[in-house]
Amino acid sequence: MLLRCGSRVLDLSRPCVMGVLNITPDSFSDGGELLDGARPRIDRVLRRAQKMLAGGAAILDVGGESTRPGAARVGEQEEIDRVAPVVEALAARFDMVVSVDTSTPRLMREAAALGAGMINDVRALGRRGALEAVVASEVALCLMHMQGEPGTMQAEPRYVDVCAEVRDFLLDRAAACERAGIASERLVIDPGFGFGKTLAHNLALLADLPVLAGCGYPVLVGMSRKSMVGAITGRTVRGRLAGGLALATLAAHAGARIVRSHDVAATCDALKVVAAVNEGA
Ligand code: 9MG
Repeated sequence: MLLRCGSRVLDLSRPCVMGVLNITPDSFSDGGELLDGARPRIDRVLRRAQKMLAGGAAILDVGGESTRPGAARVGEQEEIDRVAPVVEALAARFDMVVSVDTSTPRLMREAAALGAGMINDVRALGRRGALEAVVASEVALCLMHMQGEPGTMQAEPRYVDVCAEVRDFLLDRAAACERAGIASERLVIDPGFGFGKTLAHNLALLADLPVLAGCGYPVLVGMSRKSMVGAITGRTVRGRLAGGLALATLAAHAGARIVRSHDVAATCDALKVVAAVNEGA
């Protein structure tokens, strides 16, 4: 399975890791570390990126607006000022896929022009102009499911059949993208663990992952350090590595192709084990 990411092609025949680079003051796990006032700390970003690449990351996901539950919105220009210099610096120095975690059409266009290879949109191109921005580029696109908006999404998430509703939404969005001219080889789908979902919803989606993974698009999952890990293990954010690795392993074994993680080297090791088991089977 291959994913076209602008000028690069990513081989997804084995599951791979997307490292998280949050250029935000308020992300739940690493907020404030890579930002100095309104500007990114490029020196620190490059050191963190280098470490993630050495750990085995295939993709780095750069975000300028926190999507944690309750997060405040960031203005368009502020988001661009945080993210665009980072994309430019990473694309110029490293031979890997730079993904941009954004729902902002103007940033999508600027990032593609600066060398980004992927757009990761937690709103699945829901904002006006987003579909056109991605159609105008050659980048890969991750379509994620979210019920509601980050500010309020965990208030009272409700579904009749969470797995069917998430799957139908993602396949509808993927079909709309293909109709608009985005080739299927550029598309990734993501059930959006923790985005307007209770623990029971998240666990149902994890159990149903083989079905989603059989729908024809590579599946991306992100559970690293999230509250679902805390709810299961009773650990605070800093103590969630083992729980996150267990979930990453289960997801990859169930067919996920890309695992979004803060803990790149450890997650790569876990995915190597999954690949070895799958290939030995
Ligand atoms: C930005 N972001 C935070 N969590 C995420 C997840 O689970 N999936 C994707 N695609 N993006 C996420």
